[in-house]
Amino acid sequence: MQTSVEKSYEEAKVLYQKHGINVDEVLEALAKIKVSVHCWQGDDVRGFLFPDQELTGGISVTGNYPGKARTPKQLQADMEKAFSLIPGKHKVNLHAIYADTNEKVDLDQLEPKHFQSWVDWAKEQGLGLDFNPTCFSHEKSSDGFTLSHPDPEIRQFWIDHCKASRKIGAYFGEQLGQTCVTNVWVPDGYKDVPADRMAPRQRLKDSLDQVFAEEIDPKYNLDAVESKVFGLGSEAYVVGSHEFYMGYGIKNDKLICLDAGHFHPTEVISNKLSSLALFTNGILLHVSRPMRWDSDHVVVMDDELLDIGRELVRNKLLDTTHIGLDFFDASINRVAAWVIGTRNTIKALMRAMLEPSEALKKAELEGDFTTRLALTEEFKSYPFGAVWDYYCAKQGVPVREEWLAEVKTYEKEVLLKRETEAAVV
Ligand code: RNT
Ligand code: ZN
Repeated sequence: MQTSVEKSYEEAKVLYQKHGINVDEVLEALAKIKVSVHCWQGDDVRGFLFPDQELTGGISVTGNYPGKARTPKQLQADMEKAFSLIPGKHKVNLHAIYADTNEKVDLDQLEPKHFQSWVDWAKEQGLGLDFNPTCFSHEKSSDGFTLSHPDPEIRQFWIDHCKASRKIGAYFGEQLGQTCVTNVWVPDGYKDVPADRMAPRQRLKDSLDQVFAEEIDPKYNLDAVESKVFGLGSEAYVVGSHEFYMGYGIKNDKLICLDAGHFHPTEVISNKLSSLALFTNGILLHVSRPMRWDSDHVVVMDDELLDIGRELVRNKLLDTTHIGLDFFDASINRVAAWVIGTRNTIKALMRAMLEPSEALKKAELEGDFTTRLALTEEFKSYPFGAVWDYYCAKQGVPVREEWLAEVKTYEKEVLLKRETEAAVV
């Protein structure tokens, strides 16, 4: 007997088929896409290395929803829960401060062994791993500078940390048989108008050259660099601006990371993909949702998310683009935040695949903008939801909002209990 999900799917298929869109093939392609899910949504970017260190670097997490992860085991359990509610096989994006070790080890001394439990866990779960040096929330970044620091000793510390991070990334790649992307983001910048904009950028360039000096097999590790327009406390000037990293990335064959919240408010990263793609071998995305500033809200199905999906699909950029998420909201259930943001990202890609891209491009070439607009608008109410439901069912994850009940149960049985445990300690 056909379930109602199957029946709706079959009906939807017929409608899409009329436009030459093979829905079964779309779902096969969709299942191959890996999203790199950021571990830091699970504990408000705290990490485990320096539990008493406040979050710095000009980023901020607001909210105090109970139940955040306090140990690597808890974070892994929370991510397992989230992945059980998200269709497909994905990756986990780690930051250096998430090292799982009893040793007192500083960032410049980190080694692959400090992440062994993550590697074992990823293997067992069939997940890939990505990595990030943590150039913030540390005493040596307290004045807001790291790789561009004027003090050579402090600068060296951060260079060593980033070098160590690439080795950890390569270890992940080699152990898991999936390329790891190691992304360098530094918060360096001035609150007020600088007297010298050039010297910090020269130092950052020189530091990066040192960080990347050692050749690492791109099969195991790919380097990425992430820019930003401003941060809290770096409102006037950010050393690693977009122009800086666009230049650096293109010249040195590094992935350029586009974070949706790192540009001027009316600037969108969807409109940058087709340009960057012409001059690079790949792109890293930090899919996020800025609200008035780089607020890192949970990703929702808004126009920009759909446009990012469209650009990747229509320009055939999925094979060379690494899709990472970067949001952190502590005002809602953190597992739900992952599920909502990740499901939306995948769903947006699916919606893009279910659009008559070739027909739209053809209409455009022929100057038939009427057809372009008419088709675009009609497709907004095509039954993509039926296809999504079927995909979720086929992938063995909850259909529609059924996942929410599972998160609520998990909250009651696991997350809330952590608060009483924390109070006892
Ligand atoms: C900060 C950057 C960076 C961080 C993470 C935690 O503005 O977006 O990617 O969010 O590394
Ligand atoms: Zn980011």
